[in-house]
Amino acid sequence: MLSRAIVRPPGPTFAEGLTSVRLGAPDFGRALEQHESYCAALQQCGLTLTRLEPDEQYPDSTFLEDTAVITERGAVLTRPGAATRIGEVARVSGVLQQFYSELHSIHAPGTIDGGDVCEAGKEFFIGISQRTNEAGAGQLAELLKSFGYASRFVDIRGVKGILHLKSGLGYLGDNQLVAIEALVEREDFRDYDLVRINAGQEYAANCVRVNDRLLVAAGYPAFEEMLRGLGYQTIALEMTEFQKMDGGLSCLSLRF
Ligand code: CIR
Repeated sequence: MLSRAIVRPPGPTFAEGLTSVRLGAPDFGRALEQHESYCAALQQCGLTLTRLEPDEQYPDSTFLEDTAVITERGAVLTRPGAATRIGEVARVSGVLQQFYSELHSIHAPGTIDGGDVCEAGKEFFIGISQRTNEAGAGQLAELLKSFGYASRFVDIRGVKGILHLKSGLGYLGDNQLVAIEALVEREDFRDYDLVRINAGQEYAANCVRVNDRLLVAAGYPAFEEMLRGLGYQTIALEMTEFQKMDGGLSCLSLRF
């Protein structure tokens, strides 16, 4: 069971963050509202929230997931692949120290964004991406091994339209993975039951299981209906302003 989440609302410089999508500038007021609904949904799932102050110096710092990989057996501070984001890690380590007596770290030349790390029950998938390099993935795999977890690398550098592995892959629990078409046939996922995301709906792949609920992006009613048919209780959340900055549901919190 998850019991806590750390969140950081977007700050006034939010629109200055990195993005590769051309969906226009985010509306700050709407982003704050959507973030508040996201926080309410996490609470509805039974989580106690630690709310950090917005950090204007780091426009992407609301995407807290990229700064750490948290497991039941240990926590790792990442080293984000975008130079403008590396400093975010030091701003979150203090709060994680309240919950973990030992924090491990990824060191140069390794880079890892938490968005590339997908926990799937018995193992972890680590995306090798524009942000996560082989050195970083290797360091993380060693740390995970020391915690007793297996991991596999999934190279997504040739997959268009996804920034991170979890932009195209989500673990629902119960051995079920959601995957976009470009990933669904990969050998790495053959032991799982796969839910396929249709072309044009890729953003829906980043759904997040939180205890007995599943957070999904609003705007994909057929997908949500299908998930409900599989027995999941979904909570749909408006994410338009975060999508404009390449962010999804998972990246807005650290959950443990
Ligand atoms: C970035 O490009 O780093 C941010 N604008 C978005 C990060 C999204 N993070 C995630 O999906 N884990």
